[in-house]
Amino acid sequence: MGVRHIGADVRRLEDPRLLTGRGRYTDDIRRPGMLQAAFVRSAHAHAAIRGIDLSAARALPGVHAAWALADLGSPLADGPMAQMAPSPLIKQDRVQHVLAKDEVCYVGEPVAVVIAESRHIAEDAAALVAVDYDTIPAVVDCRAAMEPGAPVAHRDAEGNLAAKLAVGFGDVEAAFTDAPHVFTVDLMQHRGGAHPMEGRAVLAEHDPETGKLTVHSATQSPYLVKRLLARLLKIDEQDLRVVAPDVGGGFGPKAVFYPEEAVLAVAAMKLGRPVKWAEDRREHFVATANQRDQHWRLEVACEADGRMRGIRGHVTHDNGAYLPYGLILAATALAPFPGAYALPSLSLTLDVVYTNTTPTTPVRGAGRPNAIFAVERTIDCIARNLGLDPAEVRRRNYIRPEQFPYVTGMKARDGSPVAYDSGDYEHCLDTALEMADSAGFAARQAEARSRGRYLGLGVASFIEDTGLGPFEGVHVRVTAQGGVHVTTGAASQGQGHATTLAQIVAEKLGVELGKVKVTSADTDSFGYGIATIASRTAVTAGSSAHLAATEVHDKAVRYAAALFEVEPDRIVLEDGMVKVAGTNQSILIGEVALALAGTIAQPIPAGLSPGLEATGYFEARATPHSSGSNVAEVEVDIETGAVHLLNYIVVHDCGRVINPKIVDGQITGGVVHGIGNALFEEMVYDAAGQPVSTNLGEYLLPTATEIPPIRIGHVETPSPLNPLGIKGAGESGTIPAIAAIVAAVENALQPFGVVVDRYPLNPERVVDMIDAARAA
Ligand code: MCN
Repeated sequence: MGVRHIGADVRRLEDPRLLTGRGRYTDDIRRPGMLQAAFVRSAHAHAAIRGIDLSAARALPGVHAAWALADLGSPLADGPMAQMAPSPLIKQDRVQHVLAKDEVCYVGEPVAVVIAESRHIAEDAAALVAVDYDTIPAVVDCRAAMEPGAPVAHRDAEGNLAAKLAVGFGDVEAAFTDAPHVFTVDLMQHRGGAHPMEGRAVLAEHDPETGKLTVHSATQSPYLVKRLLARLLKIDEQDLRVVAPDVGGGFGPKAVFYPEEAVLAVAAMKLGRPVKWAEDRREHFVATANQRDQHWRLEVACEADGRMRGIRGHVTHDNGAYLPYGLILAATALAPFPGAYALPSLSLTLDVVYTNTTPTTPVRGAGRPNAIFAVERTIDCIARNLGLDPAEVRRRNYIRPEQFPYVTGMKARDGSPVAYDSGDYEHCLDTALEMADSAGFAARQAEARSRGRYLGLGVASFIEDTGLGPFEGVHVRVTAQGGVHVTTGAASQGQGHATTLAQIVAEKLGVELGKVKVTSADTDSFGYGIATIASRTAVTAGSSAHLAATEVHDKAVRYAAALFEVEPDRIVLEDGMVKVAGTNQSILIGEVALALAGTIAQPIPAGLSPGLEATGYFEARATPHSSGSNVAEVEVDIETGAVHLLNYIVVHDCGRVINPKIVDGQITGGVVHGIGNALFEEMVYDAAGQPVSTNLGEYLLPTATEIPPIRIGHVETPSPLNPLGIKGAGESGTIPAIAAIVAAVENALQPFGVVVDRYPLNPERVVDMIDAARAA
């Protein structure tokens, strides 16, 4: 048996380079003669543009160009931005242009661009651009936007409704008729951001000799950028190369195609010089997609023992000013229903609403944290009203292991029924409760209360549809020296793909891990790719790596079987060699690659094609569902409103784990994201649509001192939907975290009768909730 790499706690192969400052991010790339861009952005949430005076900017020494939309020329100035996910359901009166045409619809919308010798000259010149605005009333709150007579986010539009979505199954009306109990949950989920360490950045360069345009972008979706750029610029894709070099975090918003990518491409072509732009943090707040406000109103019908009969309700979803991501974010807010529960009936509607705020896209979890928050708050509401243990209500409602594959009643994007593949939800919950010493919690809580201190314990369970298709391909090629070069379109923003893909390939080919090198996210190196989103790469690229490595393995076996004149089933690949099992007959895998490379003097053996290489495309037709439970223990200071996380437990099932260390890192990072959402982060706008939290002093991110010990347990129920039994892990930490923390705070504040229906639970809000409950 060769060395097992899958499941091994391997340190990330990319870290020595990244941790010693040798990463190569877009802004690190320097080119001779490179110019820098700065954007003029709308200062108003809503205004008509009467005119733009670029003359002072153009006159500044060092400025090469100052352009508004019309100056970009054809084809970019002719039409709006290419749409990433058009849908017939979308009502769209105004589509964003790469630079505003005659109206701005959010603070931060790009209006003009200045290109200069240096960034500081570009910034100075941008400040000299005079835009003559005629302000128009803005609409900021998505519920107010749906009121009759509300201002419209797009001038001359009939209203603010972008689309209406509906999901459901079963007979909801019957479920509510004569239901022993009906409870109502009203929730407000706030707008946040992603805040990767590296902001967005673009470098465009055009080679007049070859006509090739090369765009480096800190993107999660280089192939999408390529497709939409080619469409917008009306150029052949073969004249366009898009590379995502090292990317310092993405977390969702970098999956979008942005105006800056198009503007820089045109600038490089028009000026004949490389042009770069890297956003600053304020731009990240206002010009990089945020994640929505959402208002949820749910009703649940249940039995006296807490078993649910049905849920019905409505969601108002603040989409921001435009729809760069189509309806995907809105749809993923509904998709996780019914969570981990065997719900007999459901009816949900969702209004996608335009407001004069920054457009929204998925941020880690992509709507799932919000849906799971709503489901889990509903379960806690049942428990609270019926005087039951929240964990017990979950147990009574869970889908049970013997029910898999479990058809939920929901429909996938292609209209096929959603079926959860495998899992053991109760086991995850019970393991998490045990790890959290929940049995001892009542005593801890009582003892603390006797000293005027308030402890709370909250639980949340979740499912996550992962491994979204259609594919992510992988090419595997063995070199004459016995190295293995793995190429894929799948971009990495820190997920450790170079390690986990190497583990899968090394295991199949019987080579040392260090022999495998992974190159990714360069559209000239690998033909096709989708994006690193939706916790999909382990399932899609991981399975493709396995398929490609299997084909390479089988080819090496056929070669060696012929060479040693034995049956193929006697050949094994281990220790970098292709061996006849139980003998000392062997050949180095590199020698097989050399033989299959051929020379004039050495033809390729009959029956074998040249090259020890293969491309794998695993078609992900159904989504594996990860699952698990989180338990949070908190202490709330009722005087200051401060919430201290004392302990945090995650028990998680992502099927077969490729690399436990990486999965633990992903979950820890995901939980930290959830902690930020639950306690600190909030993107706030004033009534006029001015963002008031545009720096990290006002918009608080969790830091190491706020993070409790996070302990992680793994349950492995392999997915039957792919060859390695994998389910995704990249967002699972985030998805249940808000629900668990909020439940813990509510539990701590039980003596005051506080019911938590919104977050973040910053000190001010906690004190207000206690005061309001005391006054009631
Ligand atoms: N993995 C594993 N075993 C499994 C499942 C996953 O070892 N059973 C490993 C994978 O091989 C991969 C990592 O865990 O190295 C995450 O895998 P996966 O769940 O497939 O997620 P993706 O690689 O598709 O990454 C996307 C996901 C998302 S959607 C967001 S948002 C997110 C996240 O990953 N953004 C991140 N994690 C992030 N981590 C970092 N450092 N930076 C981001 O921007």
